[in-house]
Amino acid sequence: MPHLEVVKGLHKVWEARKDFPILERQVNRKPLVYLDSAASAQKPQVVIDTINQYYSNEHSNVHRGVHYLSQEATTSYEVVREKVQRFINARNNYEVIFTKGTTDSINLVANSFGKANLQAGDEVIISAMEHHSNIVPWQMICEEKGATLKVIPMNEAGELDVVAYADLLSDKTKIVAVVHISNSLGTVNPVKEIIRRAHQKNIPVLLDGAQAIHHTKVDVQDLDVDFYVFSGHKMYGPTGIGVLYGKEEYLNAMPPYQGGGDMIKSVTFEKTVYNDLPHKFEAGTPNIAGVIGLGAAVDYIEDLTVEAMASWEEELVNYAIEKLSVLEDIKFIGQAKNRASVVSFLVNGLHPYDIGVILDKLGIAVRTGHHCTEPIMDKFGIPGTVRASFAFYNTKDDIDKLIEGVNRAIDMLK
Ligand code: 7TS
Repeated sequence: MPHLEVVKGLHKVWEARKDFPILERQVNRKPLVYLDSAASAQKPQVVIDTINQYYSNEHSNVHRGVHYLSQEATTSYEVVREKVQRFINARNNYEVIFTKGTTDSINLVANSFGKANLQAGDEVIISAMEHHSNIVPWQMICEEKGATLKVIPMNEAGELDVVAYADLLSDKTKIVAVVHISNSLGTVNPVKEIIRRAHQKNIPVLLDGAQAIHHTKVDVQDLDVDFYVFSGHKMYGPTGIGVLYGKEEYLNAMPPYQGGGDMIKSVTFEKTVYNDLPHKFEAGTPNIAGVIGLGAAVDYIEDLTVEAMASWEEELVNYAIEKLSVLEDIKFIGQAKNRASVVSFLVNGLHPYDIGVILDKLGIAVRTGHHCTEPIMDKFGIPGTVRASFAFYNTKDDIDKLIEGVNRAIDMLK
C-alpha cells in the first residue's frame, strides 16, 4: 500500500473503535480495557445487527424447503460461503466447509483424513507451540491407529527449528499440522517454508489460522496450503462458527466425519450415498445465524482491510513491549523476530494469576495461565504467563493502563 493509503487506512481503523458497543462498558466500576482478543474478539454493531435481522426477519432452515424463507436463508448462507472463498482466495466455493470453529475443523481433518490415511508406524508432525486443539485430536487418532506424533522443536525465543523440521519429514509422515501465529508467543511461523518442504515429499499441510486470519492477509492458493482452519469469534464474528478450507482433491478423498441430514444424497437401510462437497461435511442443521454473522464480519474486515488493522496492531505490540521492558525483573515469553498481536510476560517472580486478579479489579481484561498451550509452559519451566492480546480497536491508552495496573500489582504483591 502506498503511504497515503496506509495513513487513510489507519484513520479508519482508529474511528472503528466506536463500532464496538461493549468497549463502552464499565467493569468493576472502571472503564473496560479489553486485552483478551486472542481468546475471543469483541463484535462490531453490524455483526450484532445482522444476526438480529436474520432472526427477526429471515430465519428458516437451509437446503430443505421450497418455500420462500428457506430459499432466502439458503441463498444468504451460500453467499457467505462465496464471501469466505474470496476472502481466503480459495479456488472453489465448495472447498469452504462451515464448522463450529478451529477445534471442530481440526477434529474433522484428524478423524476423517486420519481414518483414511493413517496406519500403524505412520507419523504426524506438529510443533512445540501448538494450541491443545492442534495436539489432542492428532494424539487421539495416532493412538487409535498406532501412529506416532512427532514434534518440531523451538528455540528460546519461541521460533521453530526449520532444520530439525526438515529432518523429521520422512516417508512415514502422513500430514504436518502447524499453527500459523502462536496464541501464547505471538510467533508468526515461516509457513510457506514449512509447506514447501512438506510438498517436496508430497505430504499435505494443515495450518491452524485461529490467530492469523484477522492479523495477516491469508491467500490459501498463494500459500499452497492443503487445509486452513479458523474460528469466527476471533475475527469479530459470532461464536460457534468456523471454517475448514481444504483442497478439493483431499476433501473429495476423505470420508464423512459425521452422519445425518444434508450430508446424504440418498439413504436406504442397506446403503447411504453421500452428498458432494461441501455438504458431505456439513451434517445436520448448520449454524445458519453464525454463518450469516460471519459474513458480516468478513465484510467488516475487508472494509477496514487486514493490512491497516495489522499495521496498527504492530504499533501496539511494539509500544507494549517498549513500556513493559522498563519494569524491573520483567521476563517476556516469546521473543520471535517475526511476531504479532500478543505479548506474554512474567514479572518480579509473581504468579500470573495474582496479577490477573488485580488487573481485573481495575477493569483490565488479560488472560493468565497456560493459554491451552501447556507444552510451551513446560518448555520454559513456568506455570503460565500474563498475556495481553491486541486487536485494532485497542489504543495506546489501554496499554498505559495495563502498565499502571501491573505496577499496582507489583506494589501490592511484593
Ligand atoms: N488454535 C489457536 C492458535 C488458538 O489460539 C485457539 C484458541 C484455538 C486453536 C481454538 O479455537 P476455538 O475457537 O476452536 O476454541 N485460543 C484461545 C486463547 O488463546 N485463549 O482462549 C482461547
